Amino acid sequence: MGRFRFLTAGESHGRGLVAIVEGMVAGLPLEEDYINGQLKRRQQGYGRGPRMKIEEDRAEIISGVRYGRSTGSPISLLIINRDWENWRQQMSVAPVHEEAEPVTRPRPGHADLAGLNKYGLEDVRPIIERASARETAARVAVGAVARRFIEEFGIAVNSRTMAIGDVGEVSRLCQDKLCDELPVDWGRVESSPVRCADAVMEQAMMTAIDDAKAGRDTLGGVVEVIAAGVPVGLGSHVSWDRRLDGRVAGAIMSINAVKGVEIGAGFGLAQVRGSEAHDVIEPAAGGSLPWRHATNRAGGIEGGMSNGESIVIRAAAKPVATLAGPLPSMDLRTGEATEAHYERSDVCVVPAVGVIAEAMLCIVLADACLEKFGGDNLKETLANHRNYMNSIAR
Ligand code: EPS
Repeated sequence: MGRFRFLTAGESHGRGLVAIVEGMVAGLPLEEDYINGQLKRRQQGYGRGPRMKIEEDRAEIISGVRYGRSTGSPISLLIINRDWENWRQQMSVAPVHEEAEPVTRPRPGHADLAGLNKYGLEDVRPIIERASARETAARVAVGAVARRFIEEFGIAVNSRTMAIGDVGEVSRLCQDKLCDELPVDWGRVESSPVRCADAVMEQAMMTAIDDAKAGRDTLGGVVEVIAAGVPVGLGSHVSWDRRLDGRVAGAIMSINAVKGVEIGAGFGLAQVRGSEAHDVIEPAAGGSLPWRHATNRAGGIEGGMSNGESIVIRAAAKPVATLAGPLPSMDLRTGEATEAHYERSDVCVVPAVGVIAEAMLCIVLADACLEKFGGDNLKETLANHRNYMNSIAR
């Protein structure tokens, strides 16, 4: 990460989450309501557990914004955990007379076992707290700052659920051919409880979640994230760490529970011939640029650079690791075989993963735009953008 940097801090049941964003230009219009709209989207989704009923995530802007515009100084954000009231003893910062019972039965699939060993602990609690996907609330708040910035260049980022468990379409390889992009009704996606564009599929996904819940189990799935309006030439082919595909994949893979990332037709490209895999270049009849691609199998990135088409990413999330019907584990205190620790959790977080993946893509694109267009204030950055776009126009 280069010009747009951020850090988050905070535990799932601590006082709250904090984020510091560094590198944003001065003069960007930014209000708390805008950030909170994104936080609300993250909290929704069929299959979420009781925690989301306790929280009503809201970010307070603590610094870096004056009279509704960024000043160029670090922007700090604070999200209070309502649930902290119920965890004052267990999560006390100060020493307490009577400590809570330690958690010693690691959950398979979670950070518990490796974290406990790595940090030399006898209680899994601190690992549970920071490894929790609650941290993604802070990332979505940071992503909202990034989104507000890239909107200035005409970039729009959306996501939808493609699969939950075995319901839906995981791959873009259909009937031995790569499926090409079709327009998506984003309004429908936003009002869908599972963020799915297809009404029939939506019902089947909800039934799958109900069935998993009845079986005291959890479900994963696949989301697709699309960034439209991305200018050609973000990232670079010249060095490994400047390649946009590597930066996007790393950012998406860093999301809790994500085990696979695909750009464009991804794995499907491995199964077709070159003549069917690539996006041919043709003269554009209208439009501002003199050329266009006939298809978008590359997912908007070629040679580590945006190629002017929409950026299309798919992410596969594994099922939530905290199961109501716990998996076999070991009690690390006694050495005996037992069941994993269980506390309240979600049956399925796939719709939220889509919103979080949007945020991470916004962050990578904001960084790449700052790198390409430079500037310390929005006016200067937009003038540089305009100049570049004019230089490549027909
Ligand atoms: C989450 C908060 C957590 C979980 C979930 C995401 O709250 P609690 O632990 O109090 O139930 O609901 O975390 C996980 C899925 C996980 O594996 O840690 C949130 O705010 O998104």
